[in-house]
Amino acid sequence: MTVIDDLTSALGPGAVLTEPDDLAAYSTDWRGAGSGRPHCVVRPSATAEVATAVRLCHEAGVAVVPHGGGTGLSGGALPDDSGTQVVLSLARMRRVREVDAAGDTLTVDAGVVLADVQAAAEAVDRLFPLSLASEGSCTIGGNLATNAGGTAVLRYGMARELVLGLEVVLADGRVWDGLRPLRKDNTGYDLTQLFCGSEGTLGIITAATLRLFPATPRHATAWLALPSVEAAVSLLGQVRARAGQSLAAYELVSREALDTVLRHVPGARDPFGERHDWYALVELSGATDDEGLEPALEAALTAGFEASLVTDAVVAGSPTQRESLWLLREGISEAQNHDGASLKHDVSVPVALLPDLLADTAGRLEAVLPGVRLVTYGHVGDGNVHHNLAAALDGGSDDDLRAAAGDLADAIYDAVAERGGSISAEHGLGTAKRDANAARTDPVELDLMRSIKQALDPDGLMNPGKVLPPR
Ligand code: FAD
Ligand code: 2HG
Ligand code: ZN
Repeated sequence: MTVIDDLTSALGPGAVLTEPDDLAAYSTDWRGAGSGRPHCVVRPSATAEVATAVRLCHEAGVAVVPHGGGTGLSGGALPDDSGTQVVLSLARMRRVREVDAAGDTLTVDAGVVLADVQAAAEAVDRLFPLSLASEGSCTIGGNLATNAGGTAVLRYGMARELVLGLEVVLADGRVWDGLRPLRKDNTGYDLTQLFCGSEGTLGIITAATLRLFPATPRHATAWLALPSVEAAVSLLGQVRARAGQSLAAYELVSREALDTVLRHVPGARDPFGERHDWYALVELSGATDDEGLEPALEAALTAGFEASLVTDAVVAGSPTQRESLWLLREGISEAQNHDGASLKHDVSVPVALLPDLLADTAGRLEAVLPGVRLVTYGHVGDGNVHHNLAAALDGGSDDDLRAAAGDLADAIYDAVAERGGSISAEHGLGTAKRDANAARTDPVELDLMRSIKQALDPDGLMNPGKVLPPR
C-alpha cells in the first residue's frame, strides 16, 4: 500500500487529491514566486482526520506540508520538488466552535478564513483585531503558524498576542488539546506560544481559542503627505501624545508604492493634486462617538503642520472615503503582483532608527544596481517596512534585478543587522528567508531552535526544509 492508498482508505476518496489539475493550486504560491510538486493533497474535515493523516504519513516516513490559505509570502506552504511530500490542507476545517462573549473568547477551527473570524467576533459586538490585506483568503491557522502582523499590531500586537490556547496535531499523530480560554495559566512551559510562528515545522494547528476585544465601530482616518521618513517618525509621537490608546494604525507609503497602486488597482485615486515623497495613513478608532477621535486627530495634524511634519492632509468624511484611503495602502501588495518582478524584504528595526536605515540602504542598493526602484511601505508604527525592490521603469530589466537579488538582499540585511533589526518582521522564514536568517543568527540561538525541532519532530517530517536549513 502506498501512502495515497492509506490516506484514501482512512479518509475517503473525496479527501485525497491526486490529479495534476487539482494539485496545481498547491504547486505554486500566491505570488507565483515559488513552486513545488506535491505527492498528493489531503483535505481532512476534522481534527481526528488530521491526526489519522499525520499518523499514516509518520508511519510511512512521508513528510507533511500544512497548507492554510496559501497566501504566505515566504514559501512555507509549498512542498519541495521531490514529488514525495504530502500537502495537508486545512480548507475543510471551517467551523466556529464556540463564541464566549462574556469571557471575550472565540474558538475556531484552524481553517476558518480570517475575515470569517472577524465576522464571528462582530456578530457578538466584539473585535478580533488581526487585520491583513489577505484576510479574505488567509486562515487563522496560517496566521498563527506565521505569527502574522498586519496593520493593527501597534495597538493589539502580533497574532501570537491574540491567542489563548491551541489544539495541535503532533508529528506522530497524537493530539495536544491546549484549548484553554484562560487569561492566567502558569503551569509550565508555554506550549501555545511555541507553536505560534513555527510555520508548520513542529505540528499542525487544528483549532485556536482567540482573544476578543471591545468593538471599535467609530473611526477617524487621515491620509497625509509627509516630507520625509524622519517626519513620519516624529509625527507618530505627536499622534500618540494626543490619541493615546485610540491610535489603531500608522502606515507609511512611499511615492513609488503609491504609483504602483495607481497603475494597477482599479478605482485607486491620488487624493492630492501634487506629488509628494512620502505618505502616511493614520487611523484612530473607538467604541462610541464621545471618545473625541476627530478632535484628537485634528489636534495631532495641527501640531504636525506647525512643526512642518505634514505638508498636506485629507480626512475621511465617510466610510466610503475611508475605504478609498485604505485601498491606497492595502492595494500595494496586490498591485506589485502586476508590476513585474519584486524582491520582497520584510524588515524591522527600532522605530527611531527607521529613517537612518532607509537612507543608508538607499545608497547601498543604488551602488549594487543603479536605478533600482525602492517600493517601500509598511507598518512604520512597529518599525517594520516592506523594502521591496523592482526594476527601473525606464530601461531596467527584471533579469538584471534577479541577477543582483543576492547582493541587493545582503545590502539590506547587513544594514538591518547593524541596527539590531530583524530580516523577517512578520512574514516568517519559510524557505525564502531561511538561509539569510541562519547566516546572521547567533549559533546558540540556532542550536536552541534545532533542539526544539528535534524534540517535537525527531524524524524531521513536519514541513522539512522550512525555518531551519538542513544540516
Ligand atoms: P499559508 O500560506 O497556507 O501557510 C503559511 C505557513 O503556515 C506555511 O509554513 C504553512 O505550512 C503554515 N501553516 C498554515 N496553516 C497551518 C496550520 N493550521 N498549522 C500549522 N502550520 C500551518 N502577513 C503579515 O504578517 N502582515 C501583513 O500585513 C500581510 N499582508 C499580506 C497581504 C497580502 C495581499 C498577502 C497575499 C499576504 C500578506 N501577508 C501578511 C502574509 C501572511 O503571512 C499570510 O497572509 C497569512 O498569515 C498566512 O496565512 P495562510 O492561511 O494563507 O497560510
Ligand atoms: C503588507 O503589509 C503585507 O501589505 C504584504 O505584509 C507585504 O507584499 C508585501 O511585501
Ligand atoms: Zn505587512
